[in-house]
Amino acid sequence: MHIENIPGPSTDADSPNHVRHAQLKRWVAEVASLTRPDRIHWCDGSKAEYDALCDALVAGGTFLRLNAAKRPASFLARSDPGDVARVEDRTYICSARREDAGPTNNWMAPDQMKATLTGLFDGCMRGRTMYVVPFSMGPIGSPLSRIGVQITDSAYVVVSMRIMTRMGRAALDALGTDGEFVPCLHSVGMPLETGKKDVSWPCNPDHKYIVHFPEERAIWSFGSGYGGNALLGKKCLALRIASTMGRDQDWLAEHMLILGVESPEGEKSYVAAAFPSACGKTNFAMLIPPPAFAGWKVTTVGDDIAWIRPGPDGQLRAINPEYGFFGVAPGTSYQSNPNAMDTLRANCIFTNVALTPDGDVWWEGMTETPPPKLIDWQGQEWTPDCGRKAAHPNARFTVPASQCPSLDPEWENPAGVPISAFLFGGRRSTTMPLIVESFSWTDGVYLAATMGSETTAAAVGKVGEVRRDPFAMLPFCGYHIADYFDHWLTMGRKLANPPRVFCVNWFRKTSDGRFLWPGYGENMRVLKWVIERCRGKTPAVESPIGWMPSASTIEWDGLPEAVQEAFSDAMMLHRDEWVRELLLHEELFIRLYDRLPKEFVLRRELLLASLWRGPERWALPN
Ligand code: OXD
Ligand code: MN
Repeated sequence: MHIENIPGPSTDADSPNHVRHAQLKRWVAEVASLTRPDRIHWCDGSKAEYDALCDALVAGGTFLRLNAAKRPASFLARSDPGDVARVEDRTYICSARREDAGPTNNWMAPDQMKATLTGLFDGCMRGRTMYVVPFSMGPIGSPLSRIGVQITDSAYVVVSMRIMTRMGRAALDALGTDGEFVPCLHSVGMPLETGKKDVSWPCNPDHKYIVHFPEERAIWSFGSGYGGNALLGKKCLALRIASTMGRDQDWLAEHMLILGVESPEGEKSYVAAAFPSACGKTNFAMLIPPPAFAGWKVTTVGDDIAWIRPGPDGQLRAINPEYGFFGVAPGTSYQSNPNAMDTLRANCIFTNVALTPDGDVWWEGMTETPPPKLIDWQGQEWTPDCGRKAAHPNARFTVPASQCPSLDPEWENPAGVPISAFLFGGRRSTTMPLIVESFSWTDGVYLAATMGSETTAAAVGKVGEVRRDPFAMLPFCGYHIADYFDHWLTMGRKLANPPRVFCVNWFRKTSDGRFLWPGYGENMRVLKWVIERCRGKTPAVESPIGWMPSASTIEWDGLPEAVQEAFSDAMMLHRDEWVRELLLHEELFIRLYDRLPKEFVLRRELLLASLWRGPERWALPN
C-alpha cells in the first residue's frame, strides 16, 4: 500500500509522522485493512492539495472546468442520475435501544447494522485512494466547535469538505494526542476491479446506507457520493450526531440559518430561523432590504445549521458550524438572491446544473428567458422546448462562505452571536398565517413541534405533500423526537430571558394558486416587526393562535397596494383548516404518545377551544 503526504520517514505503517493521535491512527489502520484501498492520503487542507485533486477530477471526467473568464476556478460535476438527493429511507439512527431512535427514524440494532456494513465495506476501496479528512465544525478552538475525521474514497467529497468545513492540518493539530473526534466513514461503494475504467460518478446502485451510532458518536455512510449523504460534517455530524451531543451537554444543534439585523440607529439583533430543506433558507439568510428600509442592514452568519448554547450571561449564543454554503441552485437569481449570485462568482463546485455553450452554468430561474441551447445536467443537448429540466431540481452549489458580500463580521466569533428570536417556517399553501408570535416559550415549542411543510426535491420521494416536520428537523434529529421537544422545553426553563418564538409562512396562496406574499427581500417587512417585538417597540394583536401584527404596524412603503390588500387573507385563520390541522397534530402526538410532553396535550386543547369559540374566519381587525 502506498501512503501519501508523509513529510519524513514514517515510523508507522498507516499514518504520517505528524499524526500523534493513537486512537485516530488505530481507526485509520483498521478501516484500511477492512476496505483495502491502493493508497492512503492524509489531507492537509492546503490550496495545493485542493488544486491537485480538482485537476485529477477533471482528468478523470468527474469535473468539467468552467470558463475561467466567466466563472474562475469553478467546476461542474454531473452525478449519477440515481444519486441526486438525500436518501431518507436509507438513513438510520442505530441507538442501542430502538425506543431511543423514536418512531420518526429508521432503526436497526447496532450489532446487526455493523455486521451488514462490515460486509459491504469489506474491500470496497480496492483500486481507489482512501482519503483521511480531519475537519472542524465551527471555528477551530471555539468551545462550541467539534472535530470530525472523515475517511472517504471520493476526491469529490474531499474538495467539497474543504469548502464546507475547516479541513486539514489545523483541525488535526487541534485534536492533539487524545482529543475527541467523531469518526465518519464513507465509501461510494464501488471498488475498482483491476484493469477496470472508473466512471465519472461512482456510487452503488443497490446498497445505500447513511448510518449513525449515537452512543458511539460514529457515522458510516455507504453507496452515495451526493451532498448530505456523503459530506458527513453537515447533516450527519452537525445535525444528527450533534443533536444527541446537545441533548447530553445542554445545547442545541438546529437546522437553522442565522442572520443579523442592524437598524438605522445601529442596534444589532440576531435571529435564528428553521425552514425545511429547499424553502429559501439561503435567500432569507442573504436578504437585501427593499429601498423603504434605508439604513437597515441584514447580514449572514449561516444558511443551514446553528449550534446554540447559553452564554455566561444566560442568553443563547449561536455559531454556524459550517465554512461554506451547499445551496439549492434552481430558483437562485439576481432577482431572488443577489448576494448568493455574487458569492457564486468564483471558486465554486456546481453539481447537476446545466452548462452553457460558453462554458458557464445555468439553472431554472436564473434568468427569465432560458438560453436557446444548453447541455443539461445529464450531459444531453437541451433546448427550452424539449420538455425536460435543464438542471436537476436539487442541483447544488458548493461555495466558501467567505465570498458572501453580506457575511456578518461576527460570523467566526468563537463565542457565537446572541440570539433574540427564533423563526419557524414551513411551505404551506393554506392554513398558516404569514406571521404569528407565540404566547410563550412553551407555546413556541408547540408551534415549532407541530410545523408542517410541503415536501421538496431535497430528498428522494414525493414532492408537494404536506408532512409534519417538527422544527424542520424530521430528517435530522438523532434521537426520539419527543425527547427533543422536551429538551427544548427544558432549555427554555434554564434561560433568564429566552428568545421570542415566531412562525412564518412565505408560501400561502389564494384559492386559485397565486402567492399572497411577494417573499424574498420583502420578507424584511416581517423581519422588522419581529425585531421590534423583541425590543418591545411595537404592539401586537391577540389571535386564537398567538400574537399578530396589525397592518398598521407593518411597513408598506414601496409595495403595490394589492399586496397590502392581500395581507388580511395571508393572516386569516380558517376554522375548518385549523380543525384539520389540529387533527394532524393529534396524529403526530399519538405516534409519540409515551414520551410526548404533557404541555402539548394541554396546549392543543386550548388551541382547539380558542378556535372553536372564535369565528369561522378569524381576521385581523382593521
Ligand atoms: C440541505 C437539506 O441540503 O436540508 O441543506 O437538504
Ligand atoms: Mn438543510
